[in-house]
Amino acid sequence: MTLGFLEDKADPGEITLDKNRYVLGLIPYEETTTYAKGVGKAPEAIVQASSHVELFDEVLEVDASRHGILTVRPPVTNLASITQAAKALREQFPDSFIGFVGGEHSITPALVEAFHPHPPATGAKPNVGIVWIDAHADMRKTFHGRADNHACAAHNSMRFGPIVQVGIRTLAEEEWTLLKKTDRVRAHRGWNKKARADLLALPKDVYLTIDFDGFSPEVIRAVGTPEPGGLYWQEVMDILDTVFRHKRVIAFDAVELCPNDADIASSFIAARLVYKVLNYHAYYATAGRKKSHRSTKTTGRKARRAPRKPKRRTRVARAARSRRRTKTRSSRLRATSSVR
Ligand SMILES: [Mn+2]
Repeated sequence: MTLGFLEDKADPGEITLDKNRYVLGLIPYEETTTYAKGVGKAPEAIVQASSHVELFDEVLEVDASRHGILTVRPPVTNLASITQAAKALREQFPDSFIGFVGGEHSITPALVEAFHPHPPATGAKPNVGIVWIDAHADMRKTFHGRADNHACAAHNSMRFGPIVQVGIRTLAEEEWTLLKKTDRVRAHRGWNKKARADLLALPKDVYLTIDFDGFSPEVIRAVGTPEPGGLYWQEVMDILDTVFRHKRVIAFDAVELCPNDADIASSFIAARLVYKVLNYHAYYATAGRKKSHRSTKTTGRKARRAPRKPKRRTRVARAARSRRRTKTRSSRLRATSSVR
């Protein structure tokens, strides 16, 4: 048996490997990276760092590892073999929640393909959505002469269903134009009301992909293509809470960490993130838990009464204020309005 995620501790505690409620596939695929090299080393770096992650989740008050986490290293050579490996895991572990640790982002369309149910009939509503955390839209048709480049990952995934992106803060003109034209992919710079509304409008079944560069470099710095700005830890926790509370996550991946021996924080935080995803799943998988974990913190406090409907005069004034605000905001952001 190989050592796996959170399993290479000297004291494995009460981890029950026979149950395998969670399966993590390590996909060290690195074929088309263009800037910093080394994302192929991420899965093992994350597994190694994971042995220092606290198993009990102090916020959610759950411990996913108690349900069994199995780490697997399927043999992969190209994108087709990744789809095959993912399909095999899906068949072998039909009752498990399966995730993947990359590797570069180009593995995402190969993985979505494996987990996507039959495509809906022409004209019918899509039955799967994709939640995409990233600094980059990855909407290029080709990059460095290849259509399977990691910079094309979203473009190659959009045929499976609508995509909502959060954290997007850099675009090629080609991507900007495409995002303006299509409603299939909705890109948001920050995690805000509009992003949340778009996310909630996705089909019930979603695939979740997390590019570590979606985080601010203040949180995770060791990535293949770093960008200033980005999401903070707590914002990503809120995205995860929203996703697991309202959607059924069919599978997930976490990609593009570029481990650096001088920066153990990045590998550790990446491991912490992967485990958080499992813990959010564990939290909402518990029967009867429909409420956000945040609301559990109000226990003991008096329940807040629903706000009364404001008087008509107040409503009219508020609507006018909000219209004025929207106007100024849209003129300020016109240059990048394809990022919502
Ligand atoms: Mn990216």
